[in-house]
Amino acid sequence: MKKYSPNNIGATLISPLMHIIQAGMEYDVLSANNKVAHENYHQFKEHHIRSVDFMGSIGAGKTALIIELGKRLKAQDKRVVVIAGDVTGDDDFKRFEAAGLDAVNCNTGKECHLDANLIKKTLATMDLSKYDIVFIENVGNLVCPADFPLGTDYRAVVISTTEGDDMVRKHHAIFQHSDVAVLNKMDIAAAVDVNPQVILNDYSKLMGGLKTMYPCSVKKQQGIDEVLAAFRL
Ligand SMILES: Nc1nc2c(ncn2[C@@H]2O[C@H](COP(=O)(O)OP(=O)(O)OP(=O)(O)O)[C@@H](O)[C@H]2O)c(=O)[nH]1
Ligand SMILES: [Mg+2]
Repeated sequence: MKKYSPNNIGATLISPLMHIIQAGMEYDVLSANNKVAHENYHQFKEHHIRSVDFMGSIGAGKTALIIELGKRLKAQDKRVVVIAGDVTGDDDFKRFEAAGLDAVNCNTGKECHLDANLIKKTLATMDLSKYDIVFIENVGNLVCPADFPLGTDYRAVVISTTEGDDMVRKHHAIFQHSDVAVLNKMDIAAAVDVNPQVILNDYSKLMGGLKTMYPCSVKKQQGIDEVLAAFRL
């Protein structure tokens, strides 16, 4: 059967060239991002700030986890601010504020990830001398954010049991690019017919047995102190 293509002959001729051009453009975009991420990193260091970029799937519990971590750090007299990254809206920003955390809203408009330049612009609107710790909640997505470091000390990835047991097998890159990996919603794993041990084993295997994923339930307040300890903030 003929494979569907809107422009078969043209695609055959142009495709290899387009691949080379696209690869070059992608390299430029990523290297430009890394340069600005480096600047952000130095800006954090100038202000003696520790920082974490929280990546992860939509609805995995990033906001819920950051709120709990933020509360614990505030109780230790650490000055915390959260940059709430979302495509549109200020829902998470409002949740951080309602939880008593300083927050700044940061919309990408339509992009599926934050990038270093957007964070640089956001940092320029903030008084960084007021803070010890900057948490950044990235846009919910297990693919795009992996390629765009923001200049933070740590990159974390949060997934939840409700996404099924195959997230690590399907999304190697984001786990390999993260320093800390969290498996949230342990409280409802059985209800969604997922064996968390499969996910934990996949992660351990992917990381060559050198790292373990942190299981937790933000809802039941379990495993959060262990996640916090992983960051050495
Ligand atoms: N059962 C259960 N629900 C949880 C847990 N953590 C978060 N939730 C719920 O999951 C939903 C999504 O949580 P959020 O914190 O908004 O997730 P998110 O990753 O920030 O979502 P986006 O920002 O939209 O990508 C909310 O209704 C939370 O109350 C948990 O440990 N267990
Ligand atoms: Mg959120």
